[in-house]
Amino acid sequence: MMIPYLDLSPEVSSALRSKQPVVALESTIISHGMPYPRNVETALMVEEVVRKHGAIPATIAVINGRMKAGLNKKEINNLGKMGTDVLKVSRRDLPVVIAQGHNGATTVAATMIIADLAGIAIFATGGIGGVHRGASESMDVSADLQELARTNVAVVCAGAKSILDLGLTLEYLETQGVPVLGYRTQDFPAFYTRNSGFKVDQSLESAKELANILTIKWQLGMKGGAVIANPIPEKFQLEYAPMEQAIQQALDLAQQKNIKGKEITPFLLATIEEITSGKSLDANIELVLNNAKLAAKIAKHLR
Ligand code: PSU
Ligand code: MN
Repeated sequence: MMIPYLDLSPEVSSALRSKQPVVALESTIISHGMPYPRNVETALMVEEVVRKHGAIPATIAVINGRMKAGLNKKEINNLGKMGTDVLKVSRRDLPVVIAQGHNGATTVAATMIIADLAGIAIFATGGIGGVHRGASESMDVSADLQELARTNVAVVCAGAKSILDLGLTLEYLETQGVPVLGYRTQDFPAFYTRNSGFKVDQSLESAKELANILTIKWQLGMKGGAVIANPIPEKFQLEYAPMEQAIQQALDLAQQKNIKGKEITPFLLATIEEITSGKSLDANIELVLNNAKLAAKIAKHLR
C-alpha cells in the first residue's frame, strides 16, 4: 500500500514484502545525541549489528520533506554532519517538516510513527525521553511516552538517563498502560548503569518471550507499544556516583542558561559528555549496539 509522503528504501521494502525481520532505528540520536563523526560511525555500526543478527536495519528520518524508512550512507553522513542544525522532529513537528520540504531527525516518538506507517514493529535506540526532573513546575514530559501509549511499536532501550525523573517516568508509563519489560533484569536500567533502584514490571529471559508478549498485546487489539529495557553490558557500565554528579552539574548549567523545551535533552547529553571527557559517549555507543542486537533477535520472533 502506498502511504503518502513515505519512501521505503528498496532493501527495506523488499524485506517487508517478504516478511523478513526489520528493525527501525532513530536519527535524533545521530544528529542531536552524539558528536560528529562518532555519531555517523555509530549509526553505521548499529546497522551492521542488526544485519549480523539476521534482520534488516531501517534508519528513519525526514529528507526533503519525505519520510524515509531506510537511509543510505550518504544520508546518514549528512544528518550526522549537520548535527543540531537539523530539525529535531517529534510528533508535533512531523506534518510541518513534511509540508515545508525540510530535513528532520526523528525522535523516538516520530520514529515510532514512521515505523508503524511502514509496517515495522520493533525499534532500537539508546534511551527514551521521559518525565523530566522538576516536571511539576516545567510540565516537561517527553512526547515519547504518549507515543508509546498509542503507537504499536516496541522500543528496545537501556532504560532512561537519570537526567529524567525515573520514578515519575515509570508512573506515567503505568498510567498509560505501557508494559515495561526487562530483558534479564528486575531493575529498570539507568542508561549508563545497570541499576536505578526502580523495578521493571516483569523480567524476561529470552527474545522469544518478549516477542510473544508483544504478539499477544497486538492480537488483542491493544494499542500502543512497550518499553523493552536492556541494561548496558556489565563491562561497559559507568560508576553511579560520578555519573549522578555529572548529571546534576549539567542540570544546574541548563537552569542557569534557562534552556527549555526541545533543546534541553540535547544540551544535557552534550554537557554530560564534556564533563565526563567522553566516557559517557563510549558507554552510550556500547549500549546502543547491545540494544540493536536484542531488537534483531526479537524481530526474528515477531513474524
Ligand atoms: N535520550 C538519550 N539519547 C537521545 C535521546 C534521548 O539518552 O538521543 C533523544 C531521543 O531521540 C528521544 C529524544 O526521543 O531525545 C527525547 O527528546 P525530548 O526529551 O525533547 O522529548
Ligand atoms: Mn521535553
